[in-house]
Amino acid sequence: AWLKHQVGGFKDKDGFESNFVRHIETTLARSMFNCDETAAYAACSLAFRDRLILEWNRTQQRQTFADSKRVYYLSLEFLMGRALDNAMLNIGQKELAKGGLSDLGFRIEDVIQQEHDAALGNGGLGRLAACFLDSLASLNYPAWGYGLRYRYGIFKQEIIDGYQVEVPDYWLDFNPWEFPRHDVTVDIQFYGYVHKSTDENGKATARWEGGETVKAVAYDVPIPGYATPSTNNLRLWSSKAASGEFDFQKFNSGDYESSVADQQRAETISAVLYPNDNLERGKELRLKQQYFWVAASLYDIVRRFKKSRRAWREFPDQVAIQLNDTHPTLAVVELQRILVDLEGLEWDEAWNIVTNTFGYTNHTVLPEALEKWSVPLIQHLLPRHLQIIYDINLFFLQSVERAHPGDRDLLARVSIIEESQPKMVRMAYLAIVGSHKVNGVAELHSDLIKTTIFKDFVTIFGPDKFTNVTNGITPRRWLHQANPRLSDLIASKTGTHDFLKDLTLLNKIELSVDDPAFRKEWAAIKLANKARLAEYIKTTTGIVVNPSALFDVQVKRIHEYKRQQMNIFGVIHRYLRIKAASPEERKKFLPRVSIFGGKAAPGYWMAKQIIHLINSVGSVVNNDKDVGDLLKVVFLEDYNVSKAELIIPASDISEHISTAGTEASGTSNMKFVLNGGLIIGTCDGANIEITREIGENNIFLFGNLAEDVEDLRHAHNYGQHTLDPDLVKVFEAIEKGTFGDSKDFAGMITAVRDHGDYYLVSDDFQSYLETHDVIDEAYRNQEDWITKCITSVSRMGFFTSDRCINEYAEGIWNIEPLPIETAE
Ligand code: 26W
Repeated sequence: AWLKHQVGGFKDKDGFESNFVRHIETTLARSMFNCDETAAYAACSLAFRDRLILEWNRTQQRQTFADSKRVYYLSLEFLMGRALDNAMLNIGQKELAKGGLSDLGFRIEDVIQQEHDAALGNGGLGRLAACFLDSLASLNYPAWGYGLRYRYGIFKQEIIDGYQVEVPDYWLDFNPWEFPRHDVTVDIQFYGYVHKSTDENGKATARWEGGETVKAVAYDVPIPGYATPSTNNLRLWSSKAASGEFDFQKFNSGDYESSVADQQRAETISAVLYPNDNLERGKELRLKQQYFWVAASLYDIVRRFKKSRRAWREFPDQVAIQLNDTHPTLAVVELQRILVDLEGLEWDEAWNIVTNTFGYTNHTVLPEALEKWSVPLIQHLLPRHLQIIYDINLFFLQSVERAHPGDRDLLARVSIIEESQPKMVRMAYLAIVGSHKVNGVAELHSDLIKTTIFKDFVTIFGPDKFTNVTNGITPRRWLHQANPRLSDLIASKTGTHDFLKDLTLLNKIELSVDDPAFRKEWAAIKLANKARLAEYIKTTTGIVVNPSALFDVQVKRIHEYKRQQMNIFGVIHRYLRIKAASPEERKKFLPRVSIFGGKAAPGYWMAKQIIHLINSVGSVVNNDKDVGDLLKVVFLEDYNVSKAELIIPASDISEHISTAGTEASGTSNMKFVLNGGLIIGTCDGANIEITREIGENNIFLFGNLAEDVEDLRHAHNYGQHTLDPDLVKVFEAIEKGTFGDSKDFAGMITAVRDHGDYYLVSDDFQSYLETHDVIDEAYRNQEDWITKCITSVSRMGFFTSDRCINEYAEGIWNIEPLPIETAE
């Protein structure tokens, strides 16, 4: 396979160089004498893109010819990060490019840095989709991703005077990785009314008429597999005014402005990614985005199916569609509409096809994140879809009534329509009813959804409809690309880089855990990664940190349930202890650097307050002569995928400290351990399975268990809440004004002290502090520490997204890889 694979790449270094020069001189119309790093990035990308296109076309032809079942991954978010480095590594020609670029006077690292992240996502859910695309291509599955081509991805975060400021991320200026398909368009209808009638056979028919039309234009992004020629497609839709919509009447009559305004209104649909993570806001434009994307994708999928001229009942044998959370749930309704209204199938036959086609993945149990859309809004925007939703609900409730006669409470609880004012459509319930499988993303999470939010549906459909697929990450990006030296060191022990395709092979390095040279190199790599991050910290923040201090990292979206507030309270507690200590006692403290990063949703006031406190603590602590190197606090601006690739390999300890039962899985926990960092965490999400795999001696767990959370919350609300005494001291310091105007942080304190401490910060605080002391002691014993790190990495094989994708393929999609011919 490798041999054949090389065929897709450049013949040799000269081949790369001449292609590069050609792009500089023709595509970019520049000269080699006036070629800066930006131009070098452009030319290098275009050169590799040329290689991808050939394999991309071949892969699509192979898939069409094989005519086997495909999976379509519908996700509103794809957090891809940079493409060039990934493309060079997956093709297997980064070394060749490095040499070529060097001949031409460039350092490959600098060229790679020129690329702007494709940041079409908020956090975990979007990055998971990106890892899945990498695995699907690497494993040769026939698969397409479908998403939206936002003009503005997640905002750029700037920290000004300690506060988050949001700046638009206009990322499309130059993007060599997308191909506009102006010939692949779909007209999407909104608003209008439903015309019901009876046809010549007496059959009731419904037609959706009137309203307005917007055009969806396809943009395709090639997804190269690792060490395989397979190159899959990610299709992103962009909105445009439909030709008939650009009002030429207005235009010709001189009303140029309002004619342009119509056009802009159409383009607004795909203009911006909603920056909320785990918070549902119910905005009409968001619903428009969802329908626009779902309708265009389904039209495309159905069009492809129809070319095969098969009977409709074969649809689920050819097509699997995965719903990444409830955001694409309208696809269930849209497919039913296509089959019944447009193709004339009977309701039951159509519904059977629909439910056998879809699978639904849930990514959160937080109540405020569960999508609901108001009935009047859907009625207005999608009148026919609302009728179909009511019919789906009617037939569903009738079947429940037959199986559980007389249980009116059950009917009310599981109804897709919530009888509130206004009435609401519960999208998760619609997704469950419309799918044949529902999965959570880690064992605990999959158990929780069965016993809490979806309990009644387990009663109705039985337990087999609900399953678990524990998340995973691609080792190509998160080991080989982010930490090339570690990847090569591992390869020196396992013999090859084959572990990048079969991550369980990592277990071979456990045999070398006592090998002094191996351990020495291991430690040197970690130190070098830390020195590189220290350098970055210095140039971006001016803060000087010591690379041999313990680096303690928490990088993820800022959210109360993820408890960055507990982390910074712990840092304050440490600061107070250092201050109270005598100069003699101070020498006993282990030097530490606390590193934070992450964006707050622009309207999430508490999250912004947390960012402000972290920065305020930093400016006090970092300038306190009593503290010196013992403690530094750093907030890294604009955390994103490419910064994760820099930060994660440099961590000693990372924090995954959500209130038990709130973090569905977490995926950065896996990335940190895979890069030889240890973790402090609660018994939540995938931390539990990581512990099972790597052993409980290699992880620092603390805090209350998920099963106790409800009782603790209940107790808080009935006045039995005595705050932890160390936390009280922290609050006193804040309220004294130690970190600036205490009013700025009052919300964070009252949430814990006066408003029931919903996230159990006080309950877990003591155990959190003690565990950090345990970490200090463990870190002092560097030999044991390195043993823990090596052992942990060797046991991380389970957490590859390749394993995940194979589980989905077998248990949910029923698809198989397409074999690749190995000979030319
Ligand atoms: C509608 C508003 C909204 C937006 C985004 C609601 C929910 C979301 C996402 C589902 C939030 C998210 O990213 N969830 C994360 O998904 C990861 C991948 O499964 C998990 O690892 C994280 O634990 C989970 O928080």
